[in-house]
Amino acid sequence: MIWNQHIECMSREAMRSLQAQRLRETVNRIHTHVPFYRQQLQQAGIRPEDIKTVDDLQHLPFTTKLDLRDNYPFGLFAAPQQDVVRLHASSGTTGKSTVVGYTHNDILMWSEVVARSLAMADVNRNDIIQVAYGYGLFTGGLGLHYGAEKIGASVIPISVGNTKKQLQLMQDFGSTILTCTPSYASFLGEAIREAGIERTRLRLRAGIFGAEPWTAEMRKEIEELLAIQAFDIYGLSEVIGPGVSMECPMQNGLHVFEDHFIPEIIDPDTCEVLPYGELGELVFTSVTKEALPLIRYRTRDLTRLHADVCECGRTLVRMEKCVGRSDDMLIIRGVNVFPSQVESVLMEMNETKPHYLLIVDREHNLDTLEIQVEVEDQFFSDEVGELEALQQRIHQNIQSMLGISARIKLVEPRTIERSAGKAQRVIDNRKL
Ligand code: DLL
Repeated sequence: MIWNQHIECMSREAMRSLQAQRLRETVNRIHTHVPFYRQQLQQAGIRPEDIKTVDDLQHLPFTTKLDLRDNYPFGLFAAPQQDVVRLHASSGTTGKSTVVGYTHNDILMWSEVVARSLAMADVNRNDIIQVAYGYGLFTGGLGLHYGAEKIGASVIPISVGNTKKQLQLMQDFGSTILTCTPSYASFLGEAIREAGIERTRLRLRAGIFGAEPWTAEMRKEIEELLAIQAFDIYGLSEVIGPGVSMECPMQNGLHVFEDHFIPEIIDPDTCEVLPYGELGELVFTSVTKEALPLIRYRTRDLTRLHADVCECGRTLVRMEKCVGRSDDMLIIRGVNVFPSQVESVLMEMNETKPHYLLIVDREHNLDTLEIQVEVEDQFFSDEVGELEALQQRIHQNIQSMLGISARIKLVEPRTIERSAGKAQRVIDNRKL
């Protein structure tokens, strides 16, 4: 189902013109209300009236997480405190958290984009949606909550954790939709299996997962474990929260709600804008936000954009699943390594579970990589030879995928610490 046919299927021309009009309004807004941006524009020699079309975006300066931190907590707000009805803070995946604010209109817009997202998974008034994202400063819980209510689904605001209760309510209330991080979804799937809950006692049909990178292989695993269709939802607090983009049933990329958030892809080193189809860093300009409009915000997420019309009928630009972040990319012995690549290798092997930890260290000036992987219980009762053979196979597969050699440590199920929120996949002990 398409929630907002008019916007989601708009011609590219009409979209560009809507974006241009909103961009002009936003540039005026920040110039008038945010001293930081006024100064930035002045330094770049740009007057608000110089920005006429979307092509003029490239003349505007970038905004980074550091700018938000330097102006902590409310320095970049473009609305007076009396008009701010909600505050959230980013989860601080990479350090100190950043504060974001919303006016009443911002909350309405957010609910709209989340409603559009949920409609892509065909969520409707007949659904019962279990929101197992954290409620609180994190945008996941309340973001999904408001969008689901707008659609008219019945919301279970259970928040994250308390797995026993999650499973109980899932059965008792007959949840049809689960939304949480993919790592928690896989954890819940395992818990269902371990508790011996018959799949027929569950009514789950779809899952909406995001807030951290996950691979196609992990999707398959979750879909099998929970017997559902799994959708990817993307977002970040600085831009709005969940609902910046979402996968449609074609599952060939995430449609960006570009009437509110204009995406660009840049080369993270040169900051040059890259054409559609090229891999680079995703940058967003929010063009309808009142409390915290951000100009060319550098997400650090790496992906590609595609502008061809999707088979679902939507004309909105699609972004590929994120392959990682330019700043969580590990450089090990000069080789760029993304945790998601390791995950792909592990998930392709039947014997391993989707729980792993990368430990990077430095011994005698040489980087070392240890990968701890959980394997099926049976391997520990089998002959030692089998365990060694598996270790060897993983080692070889990692070597051919990443081009570096890693120490593989096989561990028993449940050894690696579980997180109900974003999974921690890397411990980097090098003091770089
Ligand atoms: O994670 C918002 C969110 C909540 C998105 C619930 C989806 C569902 P932050 O805590 O500010 O906001 O973290 C944003 O998380 O820049 C990405 O690096 C990562 N991220 C979010 N969604 C995805 C996804 C929320 N679907 C940061 N795939 C972003 C990969 C994701 N990475």
